[in-house]
Amino acid sequence: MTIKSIRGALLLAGVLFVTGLLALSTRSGYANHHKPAEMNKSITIMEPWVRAAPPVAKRTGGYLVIKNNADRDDALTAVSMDLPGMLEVHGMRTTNGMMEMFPLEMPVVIRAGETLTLQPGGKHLMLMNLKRGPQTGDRITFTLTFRHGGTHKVTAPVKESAGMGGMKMKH
Ligand SMILES: [Cu+2]
Repeated sequence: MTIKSIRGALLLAGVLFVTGLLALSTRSGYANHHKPAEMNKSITIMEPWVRAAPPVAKRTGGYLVIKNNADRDDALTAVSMDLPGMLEVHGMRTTNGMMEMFPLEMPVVIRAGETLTLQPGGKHLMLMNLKRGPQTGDRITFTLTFRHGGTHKVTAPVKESAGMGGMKMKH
C-alpha cells in the first residue's frame, strides 16, 4: 500500500464511521429532537391561492395542499393571515339536501404520510370579516401551525380560480 492509498483508506473509514453514527442517531430519533431546523421538513405546503372577490365582499375562500411527510400523525393547530379579519378552517356537509359549510374543530389531524387538500367544494380556509374583498394580483400570507411540524408561512396569490373552469362556490 502506498501512503496515498493508506490515507485514502483512513479517510474512507472515517466517512463510513460518521455515516454510521448519523444513521444510528436518526434511527433512534436523536436527530429529530436535537435539530429544530429539520422539524419543518415533515410538513410540505403546496399550491396556495385565494379566490378573488368583489371589493364589497366580506369573505372568500383560501386553498392549499398540506402533506405530512412524517411517519407519525400531525395536526394543524392554528391558522392566521396578514389581513384584518378572521381565518377559519371550514368543512362541507349536506343538511336537508343542501350543501353547507361549517367551521372544523381544531386541531385538524393529518395522518402520517397523508395529504390534507383544501380545495373549492371541499375543506377550505375561510377568510372572514374582511375590510375589502381580495383582488387579483394581491398576495396574502397565511401562518399555519402544526403540533409537531412547526410553524409555516405561505404566501398565496389571489386569482379568479385555479383553472377549474365552472367549479364555483358561493360563500
Ligand atoms: Cu367557508
